[in-house]
Amino acid sequence: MTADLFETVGDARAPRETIAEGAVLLRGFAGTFMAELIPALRDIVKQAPFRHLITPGGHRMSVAMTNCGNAGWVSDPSGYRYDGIDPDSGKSWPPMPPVLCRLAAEAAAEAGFNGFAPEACLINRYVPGAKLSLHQDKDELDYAAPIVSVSLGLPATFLFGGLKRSDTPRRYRLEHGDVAVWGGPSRLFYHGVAPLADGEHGVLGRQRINLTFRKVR
Ligand code: MD3
Ligand code: FE
Repeated sequence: MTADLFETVGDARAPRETIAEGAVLLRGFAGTFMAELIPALRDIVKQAPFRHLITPGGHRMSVAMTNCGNAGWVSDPSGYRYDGIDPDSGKSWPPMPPVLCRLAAEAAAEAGFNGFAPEACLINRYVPGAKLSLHQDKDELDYAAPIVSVSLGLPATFLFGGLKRSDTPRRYRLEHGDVAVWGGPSRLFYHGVAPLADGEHGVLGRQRINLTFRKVR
């Protein structure tokens, strides 16, 4: 049988595709969580609205962000860091809803990372034209823990490079409900998102939302 590229595990509709050592794509994995996930996100965004961070270099990011969980990713002139307090409200970030935590832990386990307990969920919002330049995620203390990402809304072209910025990125289309787990050697690979193409998504309208679950301490 030809089960190498699309080995079926757990949810029979979620093929597991390994795209690098430690990096696994679970297409459609969030599908069964969606009915609970979308209202939970709307609730978070009411408490901690999306905002455009200014990079330490003084540039306004085209992607808007917010967070939930015990820590959130923030930026100010001194640099990037994780902080338990939302600088816009002065209050704690909204707690991570159990459905988000479950989705992240189940996806991580599916990719071979058992016991994943995220402290932070960074929520990125892309409107048409918004992009994320190639970067590494290096503000977390524990690179042994994976990052779990969930794509929602409009499809995006994800750029996946290597350990060096100069490594030519491969392109992957990420769609509503796709989940990816980034661990092992791929944890420090350069990655980014190409400018979002215009469109209208049945559930989320003219935007893409991406969740990244992280262990940050
Ligand atoms: C590969 N977000 O928030 S998610 C980010 O679609 C970020 O919003 C993108 O990169 C987005 O930092 C990509 C996929 C992803 C997340 C983290 C990774 C891929 C990764 C860490 C290491 C390698
Ligand atoms: Fe990243």
